[in-house]
Amino acid sequence: MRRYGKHTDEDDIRSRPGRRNTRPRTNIRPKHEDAAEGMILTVDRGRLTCLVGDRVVMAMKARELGRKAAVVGDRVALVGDMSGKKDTLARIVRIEERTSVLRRTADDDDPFERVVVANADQLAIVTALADPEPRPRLIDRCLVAAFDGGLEPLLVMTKSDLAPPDKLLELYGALDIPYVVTSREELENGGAADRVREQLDGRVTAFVGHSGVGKTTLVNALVSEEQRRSTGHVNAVTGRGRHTTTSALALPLTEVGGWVIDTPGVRSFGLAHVDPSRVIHAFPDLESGTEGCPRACSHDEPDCALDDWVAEGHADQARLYSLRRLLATRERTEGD
Ligand SMILES: Nc1nc2c(ncn2[C@@H]2O[C@H](COP(=O)(O)OP(=O)(O)OP(=O)(O)O)[C@@H](O)[C@H]2O)c(=O)[nH]1
Ligand SMILES: [Mg+2]
Ligand SMILES: [Zn+2]
Repeated sequence: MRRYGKHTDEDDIRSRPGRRNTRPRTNIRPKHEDAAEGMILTVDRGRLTCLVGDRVVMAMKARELGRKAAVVGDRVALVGDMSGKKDTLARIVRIEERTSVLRRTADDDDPFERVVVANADQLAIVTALADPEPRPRLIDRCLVAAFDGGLEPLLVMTKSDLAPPDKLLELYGALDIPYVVTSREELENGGAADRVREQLDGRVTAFVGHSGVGKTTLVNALVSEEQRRSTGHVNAVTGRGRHTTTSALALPLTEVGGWVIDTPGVRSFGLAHVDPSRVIHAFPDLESGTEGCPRACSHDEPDCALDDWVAEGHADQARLYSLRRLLATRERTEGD
């Protein structure tokens, strides 16, 4: 079954070797010492587009990789035909250890838990100030996913020509997250790209957010003309985007170095996999205060030591409030 044509993991279950194959796998597995290094730019069903040196090579996963999904941003080892010529196919024989993982748990939209992007340094959480309306709970959930997965968050507020950013800035002020506000006019005069670019410097940044918030519009403003993708419209009646972008794609930033990864719009962001201690780790001012907490403290219960920690002046009340709000987003099932 290939729902939406992108669930390659299930295909792999079927292609596992049968019972007849009883030889130990380690003995038959070639070492692939001569494999080339590459990076996955996009995934379309079982076909993976990889950058190998300066060549774009189509590849598929070798059987020996089993169920493990290869995703955009993955560093991989390839063998086989790497000419990059039409109708050639290389094989991915190894997925290198990931430095970060942006993961979403199964939710109503998508029944599978999946890694969305690998090895991104930064998560640009894109929200429109209007059209569609900002949904702070989705922003919170993206923040938690970033903290959990080891990505640094960046808040990008688009469409400031339609509404001011004040309320959102107040809500996220205590978190001390870098942010950029952009408008239609600044998209046109290059100001938006300049300011976003300042936050990208040589790193790998994944752009996430609701459909129609302007992720692709912004990514297009950052990359060279021949790399641009199509953008959509926001439905005037429902206020929803049209899910114009259907696959994640990594694009190089030729001027400043690094990569931007455009992703399809999401309605929600499942967080059931998240470990609270990794979220607290993103709050070093509060983390040391948890030493006095009872075991397995939810940090939102009467015995939680963080209330005293704040009362004693070690950290700010607004920070504790923000941490508790983020931890609480894990429990909710709805996305926005
Ligand atoms: N007024 C205004 N419109 C904008 C701005 N940025 C983007 N848009 C418009 O918003 C619409 C949606 O933009 P996209 O870039 O396709 O949005 P997206 O987030 O990539 O959407 P999906 O691919 O569906 O997830 C387009 O009509 C853009 O022109 C802005 O700063 N101001
Ligand atoms: Mg898009
Ligand atoms: Zn606690």
